[in-house]
Amino acid sequence: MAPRPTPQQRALVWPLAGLVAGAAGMLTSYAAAMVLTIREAPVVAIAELVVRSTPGPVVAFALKFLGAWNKTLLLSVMAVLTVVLFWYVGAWARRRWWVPVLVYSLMATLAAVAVLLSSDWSGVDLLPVAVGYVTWLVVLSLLTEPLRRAEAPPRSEPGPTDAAAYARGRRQFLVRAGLLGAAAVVAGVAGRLVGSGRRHVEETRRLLRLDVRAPRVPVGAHPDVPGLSPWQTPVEDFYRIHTAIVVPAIEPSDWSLRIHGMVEREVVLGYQDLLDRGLTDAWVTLCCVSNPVGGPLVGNAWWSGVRTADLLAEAGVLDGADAVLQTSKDGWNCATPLEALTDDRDAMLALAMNGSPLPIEHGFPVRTVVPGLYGYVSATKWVVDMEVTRFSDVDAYWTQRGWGELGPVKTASRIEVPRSGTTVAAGPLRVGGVAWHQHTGISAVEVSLDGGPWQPMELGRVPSADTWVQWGGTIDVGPGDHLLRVRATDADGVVQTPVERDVLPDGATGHDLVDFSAESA
Ligand SMILES: Nc1nc2c(c(=O)[nH]1)N[C@H]1C(S)=C(S)[C@@H](COP(=O)(O)O)O[C@H]1N2
Ligand SMILES: [Mo]
Repeated sequence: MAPRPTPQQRALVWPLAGLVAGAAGMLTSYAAAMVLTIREAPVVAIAELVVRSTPGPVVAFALKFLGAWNKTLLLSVMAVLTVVLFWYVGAWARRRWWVPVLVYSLMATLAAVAVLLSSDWSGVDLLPVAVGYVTWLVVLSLLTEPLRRAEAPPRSEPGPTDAAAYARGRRQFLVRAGLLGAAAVVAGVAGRLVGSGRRHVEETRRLLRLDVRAPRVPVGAHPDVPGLSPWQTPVEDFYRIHTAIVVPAIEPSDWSLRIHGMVEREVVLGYQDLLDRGLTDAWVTLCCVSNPVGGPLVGNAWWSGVRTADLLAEAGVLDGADAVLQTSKDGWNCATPLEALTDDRDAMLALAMNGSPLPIEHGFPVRTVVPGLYGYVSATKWVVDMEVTRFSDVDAYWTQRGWGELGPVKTASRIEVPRSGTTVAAGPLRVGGVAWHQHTGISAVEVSLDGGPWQPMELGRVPSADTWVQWGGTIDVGPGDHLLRVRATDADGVVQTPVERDVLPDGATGHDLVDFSAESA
């Protein structure tokens, strides 16, 4: 027969559940903050909020009598209060399930407010708070469930069956507490490792001084149309696409690229090897095959790097190869037509974007940029491996999922001004947008109002066929509702098709349209 638990022992497991759940939530929240490299984990944000909202004289007093210890003291007091609170949350959970929900909600709200009041927050900063909150609720209910089962149905006097049920429930509780506690600790440690790696790389990147030419937007590239996006896309506005959830954080000194496969000699390059070769630069517009007609997944930047044609020539490509299988540090891969990497275009291993080292999210320390191809077949971020091969021998990430093998960019054009759904003044109206067909170029852009004749627009000047072209012009609009349509003609004289196609398998087609109204003044 199992030993009978005393009422005190019974009562103690509940606070223990509260402590384990509380600690688990703090750990997962911390892990999330580290992985997302948020400067202030929720706890820190709360501590800072306490400091900020403490009256000046009290702070002065604390500084005078406690000196450097006041921060430690604050954190210790917070820690003790938190432990006590978690203890009682567990104890209360025994009688009233809603008390923990209420307390956790209040604590999460306090943390969220602290985060929102901290100096520079963004939406993701709230994620660790949410992660901790959900962990508290889930872990506490997983831990208290066996306890509740063991104690129900309530008996006036504990009998032998009750004791056995209780022992079983308590065993289950202990196993769960052990497992969940250990999982939370692992999450915390893992989060710290991932996060500190990224912080370190962030710092290296910040201190890195690359000898690159600063971008200079060509004169006349940007037509004078109020509301038109800049010709050079700022890094903050540049679209980002990757399958990685936590992006690789790679120290330049740890980075290397292996070029192998159908080559005469394997080449292994480090970051310094690339710098030693001297960097070339080019304006290149990058776009995503998943960009719908008129969509935002396109950007134009100044890239600095080493031409892939030179590196592949060093390796000596063997006859019969037609593809290069590029692999990223995160395991993503793509097969790129060999020709695009070896002909005279500015395909490069880029180290810098808009004159600064690549942002981590855009592939730091090294990524590939190939004018004329969609990103999914060419623009490998965090690239570490290039295998010269044949298309017939490989199957890469997106092609396995039904996307086209070659991925040449299609002619596209977009109206940016006016925006859909806006109201403008009737009369002469400035309109504008962008058009692109990288590595072929754009020779004309025309718009048609309400199905009327195509009217030619003026084109901005561009340095090469590898960038988008901004266009602008003035059309006459009468009062009422309107539909404006755009089409581009590429430098080969091919007019953009009006046929509407979805992005899958190899890029959307069709004309961009905006509807707007005009009112007489
Ligand atoms: N490692 C890695 N590189 C990648 C991808 C990816 O998922 N993983 N996505 C590609 C796709 S689909 C596009 S459109 C471009 C986007 O580059 P950007 O995020 O710098 O704009 O990166 C390409 N390179
Ligand atoms: Mo893409």
